[in-house]
Amino acid sequence: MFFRKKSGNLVKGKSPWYCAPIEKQRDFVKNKAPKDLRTWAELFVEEGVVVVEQSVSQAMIDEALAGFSKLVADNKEAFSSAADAQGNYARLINLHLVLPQMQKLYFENKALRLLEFLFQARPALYTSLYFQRGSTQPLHRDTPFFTTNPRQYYVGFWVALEDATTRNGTLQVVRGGHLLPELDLKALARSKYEDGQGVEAFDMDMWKSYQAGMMESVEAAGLKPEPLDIKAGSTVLWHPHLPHGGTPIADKGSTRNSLVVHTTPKGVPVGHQDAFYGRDEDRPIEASWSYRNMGPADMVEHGQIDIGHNTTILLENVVV
Ligand SMILES: O=C(O)CCC(=O)C(=O)O
Ligand SMILES: [Fe+2]
Repeated sequence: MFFRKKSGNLVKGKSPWYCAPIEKQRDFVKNKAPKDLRTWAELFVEEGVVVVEQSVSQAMIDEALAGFSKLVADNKEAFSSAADAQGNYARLINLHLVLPQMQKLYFENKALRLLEFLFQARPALYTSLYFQRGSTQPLHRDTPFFTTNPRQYYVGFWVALEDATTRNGTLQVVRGGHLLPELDLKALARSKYEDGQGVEAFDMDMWKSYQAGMMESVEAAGLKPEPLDIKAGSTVLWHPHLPHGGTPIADKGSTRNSLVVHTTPKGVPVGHQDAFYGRDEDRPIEASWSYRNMGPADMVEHGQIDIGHNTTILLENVVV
């Protein structure tokens, strides 16, 4: 007798409800959202972005900041080359793996229940980015970099560890930009790859041409970016199709400690531009990595952290 292995991908074969026609989304929220999540779910549907205030406590923030300072002090050599001219760090990848204080900002976050409602499945922490200062990242969508199977099972989950404004470089969003249609991805792929096949995972030209096309559609729709005033302890969740970025930093050298978690339902494979421009039939259905049960959600096991995309440290070599 054969037993079919149960899929680890909790949303296999399903498209997320928040990508259905808007009337259906509104009905879904009306009929299915628990009362205390309703206003947030409505905002996610209508604007593509939700700010959940007081989602983590000041004590949790203080512990995470202290853990971060100690990590940098204990691993001076590895971190030294990555600081900017003012001594601040940006784009530190997966520090949560070595800092339980950072894990708490997700697993003990008041907004985690909203995420579970959005996915209609158990969420998982896939990767994270820690910023000690504003990212100043141009407006973009994350999807070419986080292409799930099925698509659009990715939510940005951004936790403010200090107040963020245009002074220190805050998050900016194009409200409603998640409702704009997807670009013609096949045409984009053919603009560089003759048969439109085999797009490289990390092709910077393709990233730029997608984001330029996205900006054209935002402007054509008369939508404008809006900087968010974010209080320490708030969590911002954004729809996978929402254009967002970091504003310039008006007060050079100021800090903006924040943790962004890239989250998906458990078991969902994540690809990059090879997947984004590729055919879904060619993709794996199950995630290839393993998960750790963290109570209310899971965490993907990765073997290393990365400092600013150029220094990789295996977990066993990180001093903690
Ligand atoms: O933190 C920011 O300023 C932007 C971060 C971002 O776009 C991302 O992590 O996807
Ligand atoms: Fe992003």
